[in-house]
Amino acid sequence: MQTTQFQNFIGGRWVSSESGNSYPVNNPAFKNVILGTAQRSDIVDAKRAIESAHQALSRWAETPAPQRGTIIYRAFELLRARKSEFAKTITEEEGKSLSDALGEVNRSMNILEYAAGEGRRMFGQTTPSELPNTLAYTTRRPLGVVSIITPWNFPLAIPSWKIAPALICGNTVVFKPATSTPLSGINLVSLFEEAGLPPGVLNIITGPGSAIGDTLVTHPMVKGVSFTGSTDTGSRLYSMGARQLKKVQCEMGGKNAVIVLSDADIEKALTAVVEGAFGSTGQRCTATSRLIIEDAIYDNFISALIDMTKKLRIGYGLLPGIDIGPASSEEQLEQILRYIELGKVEGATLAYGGNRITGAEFDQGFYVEPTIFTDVEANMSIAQEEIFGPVLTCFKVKDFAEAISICNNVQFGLSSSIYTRDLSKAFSYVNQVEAGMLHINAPTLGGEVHLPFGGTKASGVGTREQGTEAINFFSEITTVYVDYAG
Ligand code: UN1
Repeated sequence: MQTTQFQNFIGGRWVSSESGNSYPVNNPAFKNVILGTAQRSDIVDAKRAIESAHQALSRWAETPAPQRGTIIYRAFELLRARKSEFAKTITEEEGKSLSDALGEVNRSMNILEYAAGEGRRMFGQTTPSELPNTLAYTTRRPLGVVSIITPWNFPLAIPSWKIAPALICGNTVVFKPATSTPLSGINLVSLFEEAGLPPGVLNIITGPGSAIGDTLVTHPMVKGVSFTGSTDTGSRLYSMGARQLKKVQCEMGGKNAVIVLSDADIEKALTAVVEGAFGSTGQRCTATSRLIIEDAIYDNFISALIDMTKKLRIGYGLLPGIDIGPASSEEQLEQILRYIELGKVEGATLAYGGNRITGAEFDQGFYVEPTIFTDVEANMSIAQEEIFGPVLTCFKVKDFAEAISICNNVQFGLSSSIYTRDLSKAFSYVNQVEAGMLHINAPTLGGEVHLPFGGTKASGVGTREQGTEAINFFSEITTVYVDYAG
């Protein structure tokens, strides 16, 4: 069988890397299946892409925003028509279940639809001036060429929620998708090509970040960088960009907690914890990785949680009824298994799971059991570090105050959730918890596209993503004073 070769898209043309090097893209459920090859780009390709974006900039920036919006809206319509095809690609290259992948496509559609509409808003301010006969207002300009660097776990949605606002603001884009999941990114770029985006406005180059990531940040023509990925890489890119006074936004790790108080709706909380901890194989920066339960309900909650977890159906994401697919790569599987071993060594109790799943079709992929640790102490590595897998660490607390203190006792601050019927505790939680996104009686996951997405502490730096915050990140505000007296 001939392998499909996927190319870079630079200056409106699909091209191979200058070196001619490529690499295989795998299916994490069938490690020997190659979905195609993608270009192994290097600095030469990165420079070409940046220069193409730079060339396309002035025309795109001068295109009226509502017209830019029309193209993005067309991309939204095309995506709606290709929903199942795009979802299938997500499952094949990333591993998540088809229903999760369809959810991701839906979310991407919402993003495109929303960003298209921003072309008719993108508001500035008008204010009174201190001076007579003076108009004072603000308007927006694009940053210029922006680099967009995305992870493998949401290979369509995260690129969509960075690219669409970047484009509507009039920037031109160089996009580097995660090495292991380039195909959804290529799908997205083809969609924009078909929607009529002018050549050079959106470019994609594939390949390892170690070869091209630094150039995408430090090249003098690049004015803004939007990155999602690990805290280590994010803080490195952020400091490189900051040294050159560039605008950089980084969405990074999470160690999100669900607090369940004794007055909670237990069924609702259980469903949220199982979905949050194990959905998408826990490979989500908003995944629930810590569970903090009040003493009075602890034992019953844990045993109901284990019962519910046992019912999850694990397997190839394209098969009907599958809840959880494999880990997204061998490397990821190894990281998860390493943390499970570490949890045991550190003295936590392995209450459920903990093994790689083997036998029959499972040997072909990177499957791991949903795993629950109890008797977890706040200073253990499994309580502090982002595992990025289906591993839940559980804490027993005496009261609300202790729950908040454990919740905040991590370097991360992305998302968090509380289950309670006590309004006063719920709002006291809102005031005290250190996280960018809070959920009351809802899972730690996700967010709506018209609201800011992002975290505090080591979870995020730079302007938040999505909603009008994304417009703030991808545009420069100009303040204008007009004396019209004469
Ligand atoms: C979600 O949880 O719905 O990398 C989206 C991540 C996040 C996106 C999560 N930036 O997992």
